[in-house]
Amino acid sequence: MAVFYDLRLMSLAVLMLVSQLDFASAAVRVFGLNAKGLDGDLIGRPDAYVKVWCGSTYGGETEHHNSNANPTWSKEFNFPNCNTNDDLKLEVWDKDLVFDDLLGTCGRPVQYGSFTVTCYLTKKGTLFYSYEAN
Ligand SMILES: [Ca+2]
Repeated sequence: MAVFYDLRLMSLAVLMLVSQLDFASAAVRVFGLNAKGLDGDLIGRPDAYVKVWCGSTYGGETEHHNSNANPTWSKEFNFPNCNTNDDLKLEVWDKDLVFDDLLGTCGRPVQYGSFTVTCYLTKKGTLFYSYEAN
């Protein structure tokens, strides 16, 4: 009987290990941010920038480009302590004098590997970005 009891304990330990692997630690780099066809302001083109999160960690924001519907951002983001399956979230904003406008949000769970993502924004336009997690 003791053998069966140990087996049960062992399978419980394996289950716990497997569930932890779902949230394995990952170093994440986000780069190559650019957008096409943005539309924010009533007059003229948006002054767009992007905010980036990995899980609950805020990575900061890109520089903003004045009056540009197709901006390319040079800033990269590094999250040394992110986890797989954490939500990698990017928000595209249009800078305005008083209240900035949210143009769209992109989110997907972090997976190991290198990816280039296409994200269609709520308002007009498309955001492209790459990330690698290892
Ligand atoms: Ca603006």
